[in-house]
Amino acid sequence: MTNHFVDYKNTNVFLIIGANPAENHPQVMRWIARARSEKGARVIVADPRVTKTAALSDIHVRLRPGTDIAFLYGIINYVLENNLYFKEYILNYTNASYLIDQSFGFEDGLFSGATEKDGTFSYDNRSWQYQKDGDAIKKDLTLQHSNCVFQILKKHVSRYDIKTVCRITGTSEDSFKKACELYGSTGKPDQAGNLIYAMGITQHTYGTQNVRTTAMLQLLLGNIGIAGGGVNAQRGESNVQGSTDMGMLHDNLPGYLSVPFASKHDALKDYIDKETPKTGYWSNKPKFLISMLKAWYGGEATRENDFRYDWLPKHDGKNRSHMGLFEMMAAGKIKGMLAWGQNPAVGGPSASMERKALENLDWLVAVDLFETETAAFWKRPGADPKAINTEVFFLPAAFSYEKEGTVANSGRWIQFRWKAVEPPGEAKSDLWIADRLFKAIRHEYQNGGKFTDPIMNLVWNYDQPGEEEPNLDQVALEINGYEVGKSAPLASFAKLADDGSTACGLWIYTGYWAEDKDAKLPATKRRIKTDQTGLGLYPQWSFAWPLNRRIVYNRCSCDPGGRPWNEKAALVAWDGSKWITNDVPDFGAQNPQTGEPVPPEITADAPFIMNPEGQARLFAPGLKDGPLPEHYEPVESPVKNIMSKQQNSPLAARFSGEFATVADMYSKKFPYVMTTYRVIEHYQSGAVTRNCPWLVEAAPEAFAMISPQLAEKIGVKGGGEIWVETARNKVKCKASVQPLMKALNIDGKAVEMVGMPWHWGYQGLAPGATANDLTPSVGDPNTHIPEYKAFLCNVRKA
Ligand SMILES: Nc1nc2c(c(=O)[nH]1)N[C@H]1C(S)=C(S)[C@@H](COP(=O)(O)OP(=O)(O)OC[C@H]3O[C@@H](n4cnc5c(=O)[nH]c(N)nc54)[C@H](O)[C@@H]3O)O[C@H]1N2
Ligand SMILES: Nc1nc2c(c(=O)[nH]1)N[C@H]1C(S)=C(S)[C@@H](COP(=O)(O)OP(=O)(O)OC[C@H]3O[C@@H](n4cnc5c(=O)[nH]c(N)nc54)[C@H](O)[C@@H]3O)O[C@H]1N2
Ligand SMILES: [Mo]
Repeated sequence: MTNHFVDYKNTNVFLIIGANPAENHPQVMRWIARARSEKGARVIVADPRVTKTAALSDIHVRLRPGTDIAFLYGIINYVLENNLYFKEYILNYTNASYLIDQSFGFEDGLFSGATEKDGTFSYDNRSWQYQKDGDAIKKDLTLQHSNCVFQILKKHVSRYDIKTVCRITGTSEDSFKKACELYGSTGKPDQAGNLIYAMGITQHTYGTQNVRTTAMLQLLLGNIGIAGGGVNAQRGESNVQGSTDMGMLHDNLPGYLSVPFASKHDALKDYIDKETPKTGYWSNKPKFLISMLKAWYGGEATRENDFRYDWLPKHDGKNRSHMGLFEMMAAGKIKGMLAWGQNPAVGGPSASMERKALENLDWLVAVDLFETETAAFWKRPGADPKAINTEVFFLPAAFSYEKEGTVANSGRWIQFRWKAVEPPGEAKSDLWIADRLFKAIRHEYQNGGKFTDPIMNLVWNYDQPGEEEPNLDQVALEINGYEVGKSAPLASFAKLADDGSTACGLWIYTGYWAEDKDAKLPATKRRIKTDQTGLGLYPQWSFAWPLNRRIVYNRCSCDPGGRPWNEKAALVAWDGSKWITNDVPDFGAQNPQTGEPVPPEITADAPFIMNPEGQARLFAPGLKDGPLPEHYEPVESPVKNIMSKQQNSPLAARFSGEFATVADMYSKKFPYVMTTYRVIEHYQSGAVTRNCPWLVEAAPEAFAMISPQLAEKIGVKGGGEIWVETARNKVKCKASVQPLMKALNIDGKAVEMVGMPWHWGYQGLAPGATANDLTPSVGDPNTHIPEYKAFLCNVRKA
């Protein structure tokens, strides 16, 4: 997963699905171009629209929004039927040979364990588990047993033959077959296939299962852990990788430690007993959590008081994701909100309803560069400011170029950036604002209040004499980790302990602040441009978490005996007596006690060290909505699911009140499939780019893209005005009439598609219609990401 952009030059075939890097990640195109010119690499793009990326591809396959599982399963089925998969790889490095419980089954769209209680659907996943002999998992290394993962998978995907797939996706059979053949060619040991995805894959009620399907395909072809391979999420905001690393999600603590729940993790022991696997690298979890508690609560956290685990906030089990919060806000249950660098009034699903929900707040603090639509919600068109009692505070923030700090990119490099210019006016860095805000809160708590201890005792030692700005080096040291009582940053999280002797805010970043001896700088700040292998690993260019490893799962780049599958792209190799390590090994290459090399037979057992079983999962018992992906229709779809009686994912997250509004099944009122996307000229909710005169000039007006046929049908010309309407709302914008958009043939029925960028709102230099006024509030059961990419609409001339 997440190979870095430079590594893309090592790729033979790209499959870009649900991403448009030519507009959204232009740097990526540079390395793709390099792979094409130097290696003759070829590019497949799977996108409903003819994107700028598709324009540069060898094969563009169109598909209907929301049909990626069928699409990818079609490729998987082709790969299995034609023996294009990498047998030695899946046998040794995945759970292909594992036997699954006898009672596991799949029938008419549902997996075994389906239960419905009081109208709520859930799965009991006991029948999805491995068969065991004591602690040992039962396997069939011939891959023939009918209950082994390989056979279960084969049977499951055999239903996705080319004809069936194309009936669902609307792809032409001819181009689909070409794509299968080309991508299937990367199953050979010396061929690297790189799967690039982004929001076209994730923003669905089965987004997690979409991502799983990409991983399954890559595993079957042996494309994980090798140079030029990977399942490569194109991360979004410049530091969205960093913010998830830091635990910004409601169910994560820093470093992907799961958040403790009040219902089941009352004491530290409960958390440790229930959340620590016996095997795999996560068996070290207590060390990471306890070191984090030491970083937060310092000397107050002792073994006797369970390191103040009782001070750590616990999840209350309610839906605390974006949509869950707005549902509660609409119901009047949330009184205050910090909108810190986000603009839900434009970016959130069913945005017009979210804007209304904001009226129920007593107070709103917006920390931003501009007065966004969210900050100005109380004076939005159609609202009566006199009737809205929310008190709004606006704190002007410095932009990325106006402050220093690190951002983590799609390849997990944590790169330090220096300040280029001073922030204008009263704008302050986010660190400054967080620091002053915390101190002000603590000041209030001095006079008492509820549960003051965690606030009063939080380690907050970032003052530096004579300086306005908090001490960034101190913050970085805390994130990196150190031995209690010492000030040197630790070089590796292997040094973290569960006895209170180490403190560390974010275990996966350990080492990023440790000094690089050549550069005489913290690793994150170094910029040494040497690449001995020619593979573009650049080990002394900033720092990649974890442990400066550039390509994760790199044990899989060689065979069980330690011989690289592809000698020209060796990341690690066993030379008969020791490991040659071009990259930092992602396995126990050395005995930690003796320093002796560990031979390949032993290290081949656990190339996926984060899983307790040490192997990658073609079949994954851990997700809420099934151990294998299955095609369901988006919640709003123009057609019936031809794969089963199950029209939608039975676990799709849905919300109450106004947020429950969805179109009727195969609604005649809303006959077209709609999707939302980005353009190169604008960024996100447009807060920044709609305040840049030159970008506004380049892309001044909100629009929706429709096909020439649809334009003719509704009697509108390019540049004419249209109404776009969904079950939620309607908006008026310009029609962009383009042959880039074309109806798809879905099982004999012509289905038109409408695409609309979501960058506009009522603030800034160039106001325009907000696409999110139209989007539904439904989402993925595992991540709660909204289904922004597939819903139904109608379009008519305005
Ligand atoms: N210029 C610019 N760059 C950006 C951003 C920006 O706003 N502007 N935003 C940043 C952020 S935060 C992010 S997350 C990334 C997002 O990067 P991308 O995911 O590349 O962005 P999108 O344009 O939303 O969606 C990608 C493509 O998915 C297609 N698509 C829609 N539905 C489906 C579907 O069901 N299946 C498939 N296979 N494809 C589908 C769309 O037609 C679109 O071309 O970009 C980042 N970079
Ligand atoms: N329909 C539809 N909706 C979508 C998507 C889609 O594809 N389709 N994509 C979704 C995705 S992937 C994302 S990431 C979300 C994004 O949703 P939001 O995060 O709400 O949108 P942004 O416009 O990125 O908001 C960032 C805000 O931060 C401000 N800002 C920029 N730099 C700084 C800084 O250094 N400090 C502070 N304090 N503020 C700063 C900007 O001015 C802006 O107002 O939108 C989602 N919404
Ligand atoms: Mo994003």
